[in-house]
Amino acid sequence: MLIKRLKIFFLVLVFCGSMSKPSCVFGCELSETPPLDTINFYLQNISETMAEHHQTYETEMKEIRRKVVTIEDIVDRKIQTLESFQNLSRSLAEHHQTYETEMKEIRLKVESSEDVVDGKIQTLEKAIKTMLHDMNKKREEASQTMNSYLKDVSQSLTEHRQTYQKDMEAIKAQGRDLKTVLQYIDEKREEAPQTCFDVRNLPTGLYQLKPRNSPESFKAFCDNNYSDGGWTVIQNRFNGSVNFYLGWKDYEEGFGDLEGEFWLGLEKIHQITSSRRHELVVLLKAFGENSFELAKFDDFRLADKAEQYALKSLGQYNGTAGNSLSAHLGQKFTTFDMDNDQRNGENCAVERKGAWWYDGKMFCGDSNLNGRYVVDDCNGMFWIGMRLMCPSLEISRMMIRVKV
Ligand SMILES: [Ca+2]
Repeated sequence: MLIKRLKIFFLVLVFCGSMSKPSCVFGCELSETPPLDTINFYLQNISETMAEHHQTYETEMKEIRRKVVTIEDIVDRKIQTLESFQNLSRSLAEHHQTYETEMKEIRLKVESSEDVVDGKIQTLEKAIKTMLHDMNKKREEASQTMNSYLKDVSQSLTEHRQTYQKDMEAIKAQGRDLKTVLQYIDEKREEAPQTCFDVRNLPTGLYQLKPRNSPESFKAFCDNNYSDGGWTVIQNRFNGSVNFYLGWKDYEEGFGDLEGEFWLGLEKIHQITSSRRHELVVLLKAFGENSFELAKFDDFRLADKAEQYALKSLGQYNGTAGNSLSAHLGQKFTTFDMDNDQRNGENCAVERKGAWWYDGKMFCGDSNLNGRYVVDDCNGMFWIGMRLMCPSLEISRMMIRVKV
């Protein structure tokens, strides 16, 4: 800038010197050639002015350079900033591209996933529909089953109620209130077998019997081993442990040990034999013998107390011991304190030392199984058909059974 201004100044000087009449360059009118001093003065002034201008120019140039430097710094910073922006822009562009790529991939994945999800949703919907259908079907079946069950239960209850009402009506009609029923049960419990024949399939032993005509039940020994069983033992002697020389009352009611030696009792024998037809078997063994003999009668029956338990019936005899009882048929029972025999002035029970259905004939009859229990004595138990009267009998067992 300064150099340019100096050039302009010298051009002005040259222009002025070349003219015939120098013009006044600095506002003065030059009519003639100035003196040298003036020129020097002017030059001096010009020089000073130029120096000032130079200094000014220098200052301005410094300022301009400073500003230029500043501007350059600014420009540099701007350029750096611009480069940063450019870098950022490139980075952004790269990121954008990456983002676009990723977005594209994601979009593809989403689209693919949507297809999969759609498929799964459809499958799920289908499964849910099937499940709902099955549930409805099962609920319907369960409902039908429950209804059917309830119907059955209701019907069963109705039937039970009807049966119950009928039972109740029947009970009421028969007057079987609780007390009556209990009484009925007690009666049934007390309903003992009538004879041993009713328990013939049970073990041999003691049983409570209640014959049809008997007001009360009583115990009796039932022999279910002999000849198909069902035998009611009415007399048993085998060791002489029981005294048989007893009076009327004992013979009427019975005595001894039902599981040992005993006499069942006239009243009981009467009740049993009068309720149903009975057969009698007499098993006998004499002292010194090894075998038994027997006598059977197929219709044995005693009269009642009013007839002194007379030997009412015997039926047909059968056996090995001989018929030593038919001679006594029709005879009343005699004890030492109840003389019902046919012998006047004497009591056969006393004479024979035992109670029996004596008659008035020789020996008071053909038999006496309730006589004394004595060995080698001709005045004990006897059965004429076997051994006359000697030796006496060791074993005597009288049993009765329903005749079928
Ligand atoms: Ca007499």
